[in-house]
Amino acid sequence: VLDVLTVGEPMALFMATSPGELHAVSDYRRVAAGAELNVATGLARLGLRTGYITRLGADSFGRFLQGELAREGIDERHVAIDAAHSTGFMMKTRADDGRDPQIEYFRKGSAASHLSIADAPAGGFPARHLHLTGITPALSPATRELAFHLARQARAAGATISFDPNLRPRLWPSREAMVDCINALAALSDLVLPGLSEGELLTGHTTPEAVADFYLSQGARQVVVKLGPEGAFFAEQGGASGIAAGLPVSRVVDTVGAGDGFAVGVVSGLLEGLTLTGAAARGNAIGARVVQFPGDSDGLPTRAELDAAR
Ligand code: KDG
Repeated sequence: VLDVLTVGEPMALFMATSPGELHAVSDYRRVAAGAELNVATGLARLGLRTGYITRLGADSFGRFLQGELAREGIDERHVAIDAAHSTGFMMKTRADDGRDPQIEYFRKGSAASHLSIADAPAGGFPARHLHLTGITPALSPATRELAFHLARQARAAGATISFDPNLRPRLWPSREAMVDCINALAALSDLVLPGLSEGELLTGHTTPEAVADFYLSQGARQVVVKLGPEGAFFAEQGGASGIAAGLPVSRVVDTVGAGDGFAVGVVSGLLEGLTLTGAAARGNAIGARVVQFPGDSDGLPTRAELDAAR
C-alpha cells in the first residue's frame, strides 16, 4: 500500500536562464514541472511511498519525465505511455525581482489531458491518502471525471483526501465552470489548501477565517489558507484555529512551486501524526525554502534537509 497517490499532468519546463520576454530569450534550462508531480517529488524526498497517475507521450519529453520519476523514487505503476499524443511542455521567464514569472503552455491535447477513468487503479484504492489539485479537472471533461472518480474511490476505501484548488483560469472554459467544479471537489476532500486570493474568488469571502468557514461548512475537516510571506491560517472542524507565521526569506528567486511545497509539508505532517498547527508550520518551512530556488522542485527538501532547517 502506498502512503499517497496523486494524479496530474507532468510537463517539461523550459526556464529562461536570463531575464527578458520569452520570445527574446534564447537559452533555457529544462526541468520537470506539474503541480502534482512537484508534490509527489516532495513527498518521495521525505521518504513517503508515493504513486502518480499520469499519461506520457512516446517522445523525448516523456522519456525525460520517466527518468525523473525513477530518479525521485516515485511509484510508476500508474504511469501509462500514450503513443497517440505528445507530452506537454511549458516555458517560464526568469523573474529576478520576486514577482511572479510569465508562463506559456504548450499542452493542449497532450497525453495527460487524455487521462480518464480507465487510468484509475483497478480494485481497491491503493493508498492511505489521495492528493488532488484543481489543475487535473481543468484539462478535459475526461480528466474531470477521473478526478471525481478517484475522490469517490478514496472515500469509499477510507483514505483521506487533500485538495489544492491551484486555480488556472486559462485552462477552463469559463470562470463559473471553474468555481463550480473546484468547490465540488473541495466538498469531497478532508483537507482544503486554498491561497487567500483563490479563496476570495471561489467563495466570495475576503478574510481567511470566512474562507475556512465556507469549506468547513461544505464538509472539509481541515482548511489551511495560504497567506504568502505572512504564513497560513488554519482551522479544523471542532478544533484549533490560528495563524502559523511565515518564515523570513532573504531573497525570493521564484515563487512558482511554493504552494506545492506547502502542500508537501502539510500533507506529510498530518500523515506522520503532527497536529494541524505543526503541519502548517512544516508547510511554511518548505514553502519558504522553495521560493529561494529557480525550479519548481529544486528547493523541495530531503528528510535530512528538513530536519536541519528546524
Ligand atoms: O504549481 C506549479 C505549477 O503551476 C507548475 O509546475 C505548472 O502544473 C503546472 C500548471 O499547470 O500550471
